[in-house]
Amino acid sequence: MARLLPGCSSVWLERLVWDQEVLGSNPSTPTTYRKDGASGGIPMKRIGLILGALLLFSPMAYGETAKAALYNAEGKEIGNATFTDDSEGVRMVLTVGELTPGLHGFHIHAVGKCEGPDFKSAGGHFNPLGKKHGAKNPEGAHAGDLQNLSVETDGTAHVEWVVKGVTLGPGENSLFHPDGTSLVIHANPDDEMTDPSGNSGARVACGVMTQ
Ligand SMILES: [Cu+2]
Ligand SMILES: [Zn+2]
Repeated sequence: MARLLPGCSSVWLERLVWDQEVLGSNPSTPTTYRKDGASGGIPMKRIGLILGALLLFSPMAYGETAKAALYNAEGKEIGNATFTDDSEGVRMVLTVGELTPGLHGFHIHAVGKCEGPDFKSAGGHFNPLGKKHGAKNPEGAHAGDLQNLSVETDGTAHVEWVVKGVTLGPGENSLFHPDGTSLVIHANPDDEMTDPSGNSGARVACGVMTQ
């Protein structure tokens, strides 16, 4: 998993430079070797390749992925979510079942630990900026506040959202901060106002964010 550019760059950079110089893998640019024949300096060609490779691989910082398997209070797996960093935030694709139809409070919580049956171990809402709860709260919202999850009459829900203001990469809004994070679904709808959790009631499903 590409976590930091420096972590992935050494191997891939070397490989790319090697491909370019030895194999001439880019046919539109004939391979040129060091014109001066000197062994000491770094030739311009190589600098250009390294800069090119940095540009090519810099999206890796935004290409992080993560996943979470969701469990209910009985410890049964009832769904899963995948996460991908993109320029606007983190894209989440969630599929879950065996829930009661209707709206459910849905949040990213600040601790990556899901101990049933109450899932209190997941802590409060992910809130790196010290805000209050809810999109309708003038002092809100928590970074981990999501829209209510709308569950179909058959007990399933499928959503594909971009969660803004969080990242899978480094930084204070990282979902991989030292305590980790988890995805929690509540029994009741979130009023998107009442601090700290929108009166959304018991925690009925929980999934730890993992890479
Ligand atoms: Cu919650
Ligand atoms: Zn909240």
